[in-house]
Formats: sequence, structure tokens, C-alpha cells
Amino acid sequence: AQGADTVTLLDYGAGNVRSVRNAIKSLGFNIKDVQTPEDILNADSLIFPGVGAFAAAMDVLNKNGMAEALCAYIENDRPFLGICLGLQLLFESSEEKGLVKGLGLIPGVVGRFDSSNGIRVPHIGWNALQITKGSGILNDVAEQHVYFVHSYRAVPSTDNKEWISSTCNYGDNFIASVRRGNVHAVQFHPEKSGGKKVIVISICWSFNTGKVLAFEVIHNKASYKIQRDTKGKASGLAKRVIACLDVRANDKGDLVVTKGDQYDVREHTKENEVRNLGKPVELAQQYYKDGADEVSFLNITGFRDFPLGDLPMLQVLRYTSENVFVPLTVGGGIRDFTDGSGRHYSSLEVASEYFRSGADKVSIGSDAVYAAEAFLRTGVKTGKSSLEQISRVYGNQAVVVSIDPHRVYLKNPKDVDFKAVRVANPGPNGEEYVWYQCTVNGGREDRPIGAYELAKAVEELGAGEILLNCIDCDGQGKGFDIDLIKLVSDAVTIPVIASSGAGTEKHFSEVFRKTNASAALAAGIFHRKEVPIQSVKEHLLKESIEVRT
Ligand code: 1PR
Repeated sequence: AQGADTVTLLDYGAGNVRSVRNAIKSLGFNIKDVQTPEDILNADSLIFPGVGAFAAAMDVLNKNGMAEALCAYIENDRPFLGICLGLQLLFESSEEKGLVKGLGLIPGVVGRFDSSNGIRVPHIGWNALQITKGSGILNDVAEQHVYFVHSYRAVPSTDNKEWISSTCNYGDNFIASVRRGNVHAVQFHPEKSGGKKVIVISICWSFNTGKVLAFEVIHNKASYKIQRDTKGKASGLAKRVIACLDVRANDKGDLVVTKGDQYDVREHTKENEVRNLGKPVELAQQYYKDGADEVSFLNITGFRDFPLGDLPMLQVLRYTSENVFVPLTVGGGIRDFTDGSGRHYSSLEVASEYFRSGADKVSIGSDAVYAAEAFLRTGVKTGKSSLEQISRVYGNQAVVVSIDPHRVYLKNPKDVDFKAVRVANPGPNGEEYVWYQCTVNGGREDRPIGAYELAKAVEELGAGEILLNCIDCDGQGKGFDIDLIKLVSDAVTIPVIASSGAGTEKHFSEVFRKTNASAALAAGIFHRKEVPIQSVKEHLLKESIEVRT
């Protein structure tokens, strides 16, 4: 037996379970990794965090005899917690790649969300639960938002009814958690749902009837007390508030958080040094404590310095993921690369290293522009672009495309082949229209493609989310570019993160009221401590916009 303070972890090596490990460790548990099917059968409590694709996961489980051991363990009603794909794999099959057989313990087929229901797919963000089966501890989670990120889900039926402990409403009602005896699984991510409270609740809830008395162990080690939130009770999908850290080495070679004005990050002094607004790990932790729903790191010189040569950036991710329990995105320099010695690195290797170091999502800028241009030119999906390769292996929900457009004003929308819109405020020469020209290499080079065309193309190529910047608004504090965000968020069915220009709390409510953005991101106002994240959230609540509190 493993001992009461040890949790057995089934990591079949398909993706990032670093955050689950960090969460378990932060509660004071030791982790025993499953090496053989016997380790599963001998476990006293087992956590199965599934990441990646359903078919690939089943392949690995079937090949090394884990599937059989897992079924036996669960059928014997041993303490079990499955997370995300770790829930889906318990069902009979999934439609993820054709029809693939699962472990077959729960009746039902895992299917894709239907975006024709007017929802954005993937389902990314903080959502509320509806409890269907009484469970003291789960009821406490129900007061809060929990973090989901997935495109596939199982739906309730008369055959699986007795398993369901909670559902979530997104387009339709899907299964958010199941429970039978000591066996539990959740579609949401307790390890990314904002800290000890949700992790502890999920693990306690899972193991409180288990033989290891983990509940007591956790209780002592984390000295955890359940507190009920009374205001800001969760009822649906929350709008996200994201803190962004533009990171690069300064002239001394130290990695710093910097912030530009319209992408210019240098001080306008004689020395012309890189603006330094703090240390990446410290700031990320601060924003997590302040209530950021996600933290994004953009390695803004990644386009010229190969990121795997940039070990400090990977180190930043490793340290940050140790105690920041919300999703982390990292971008910059994701592309194929051949180094000085002729060694070739694929973009997939670069992304994998980011995931292994603690990223939940990667963000692609320049390389996605080239991929979209090629796709629009040829009409062919080669499957070879970084965007296509990474989303095929890690899933769409793990790939963000970051767009860096700037305005080009027009007298007549017919003057260009790109989508132009009428602007709320005319241009410098009274122009009434604008098109949004995309750029690469941190805004340094214009490309012959508009933000609208790019967004639609990258959705088609497998992007799961769009991070929509605007060079004209960046660092200006005058509000988001509503025309641009409306244009893009109405053009695609994946979530869009509005970015660039936030200066006050009101800019956040404005962007959520006037556009279909799912999240809003800011940098400068948080770094300069002008507007705390908490007051953005309070303002949104006051405006009746649902947020995670
Ligand atoms: O092209 O794949 O290597 O990715 C490079 C990434 O780095 C892209 O996501 C690109 O947006 C970003 N980037 C490159 N250069 C800069 C720069 O500022 N010189 N930063 C840069 C982009 C914009 C936002 C910023 C918001 C909010 N920064 O990230 O945080 O505009 O700012 P605000 O709230 O202060 O207005 P690749």
C-alpha cells in the first residue's frame, strides 16, 4: 500500500500534467507514478488527468495493459478521480476521430459541441455547475465557477443518469461530473480552477469515502476551511479577465516584463533602454492572487531568438506553474527552426517543450499569418503548418492565434480586397472606413492579409482561440478597438480575447457589452498598478456581467 499521504498518478505521457502534479504537491501529498498495470491495481487512490486526443490516449492504455487494470480498479470501487479526458475515457466511445472505443464503464458516446447552437467551440472558460446528485462537498464547488477547456462532451441519458453528479449548461446540458461509490470524474479542471479551495474540494470529494482518509490528511496539511461566497454566485459562463506579460531580455540580458506604446518597448531617453516593469514570475503570481482568470506570457523577441535557446523563458513557466493555479498561455517564436549547428527543430517540438514546462496553451503569431496566407492562396490544408500540427496533437483548445493588426483608413471600402468596416470615429483625413492589416515580427512587417480574413482562415486550420491585439491602441489606455473586435468576434465561432488599449474599468464593460469577445486582456494598467484586477471584476459585477469572483 502507498500510505495515506501518497496519491498515485496515471500519466500516460501525452501532454502536460505538470499543473496537476503541482496542485497535488501543493496540498502536501507525495506522488507515485504508475509504471506498470500492477501500480494501478495496488494504488490506494488514483488520479487520472487526461490530456490530448481520445484515440491516442486509448491506444497507449490498450498497448501497455493499463486499460484492463484501470477497468478492474474502477469496477472494484477503489478511490478514483478522473479529470477532463480522464472522465471522457470512462464512456463507451468518442466521436473525436471517427468512432473510437473507450473503457466502456459508463453508457454513452462522447460527442462534439454543436456550434450551430450559437455557442463558441471549444468551450473555454469559467462556468457554473448544476448539481444533480447530493454530495456535501460538491455543493460547495457549485457556488463557484470552475474552469473548463474542451470541444467534446458526454450528454446525460436515461442509461447514464445514475452516474451523473453534476451538469453544466453550454449550448446544451452536458455531464460536468460523475460519481459512483468511490469513483469520481470531472470534466472541468480542478487544478486550474483558481487555487486550493477547488482542488481540495475536488480531491476531498473524490476520496472522502476512500480507505486512505485523504480528507483528513488534506484537512491537516492545507488547513482548509470551506467558506461560502455569497455574492457573485455562479450561474453561467463567466467573461474572463486576462493579465498579459510581454517578456524579453533587456540590454543586460535579464528577462524582464516590458510594455510598449504601439509596440515600441524602448524608453525615449538617451540610453534608449528596454522598459522594465518587473520580474515575470513575481508579477504572474501577483496577478493570480489578484484574481486574474488567466496569465499570458508573450516572448516578444521569439521571432528572432529561437525560444529553445531561451531557457530562462522555460524556467519562468516552470516556476510560475508551481503556484499559479489558473491557465497559462505562452507565445513567441513558435515555428520550425534550424540552429547554427544545422540541428532542425519542428514547431511541434518547440510547443511540446512549452507544454512540458507548464503552459496550458501556446500562442502563435507570425507563423500563423504565413500559414493563413498560404491556405487562402491555394485552398489546400497541408497539415504541415505549426498551427495544424500542434492542434492535431494537443487539440484545438491548446492553440491560440495572436493577431497583430493595425488600421488602414479608407475613403471607399471597395479600394481594397480585404474586409473593410465603417468606423465609429473617422480617420485623420475624415476617412469613414478602415481595414485591419496584419503584421508579423512584432508589428515590424506588414502582410497582405486582413484581420478578418486571417481569423477565418486560422479557425479553419485548427486554432482554438484568437488573441486580438491592435497596434494603434496598444498602451494608449483609450479603450479597446470596438470596431475590430466586433468584426472578428462576429466572423468566427471560436472564442476571441480582446486586447490592447484598456485604461479604465469601464473599457472592460464596454467591450463585453458591444462585442462578442469572451475575454479581455490588459497589460499596462495592471503593471503600473493603475487599475487592480479586483476593481475590474467588481465593476463588471456591478454592471451585471458575470465574472469569476
Ligand atoms: O510572432 O509567434 O513570435 O509571436 C510574437 C508575439 O509577441 C505575438 O503574440 C505578438 O503580439 C507579441 N509581440 C511582439 N512584439 C510585441 C511588442 O509589443 N513589441 N507584444 C509584442 C504584443 C501586445 C499585447 C499587449 C496588449 C495589451 N503586445 O500583448 O499586452 O496590447 O496592452 P495594454 O493593455 O497595455 O494596451 P510570434
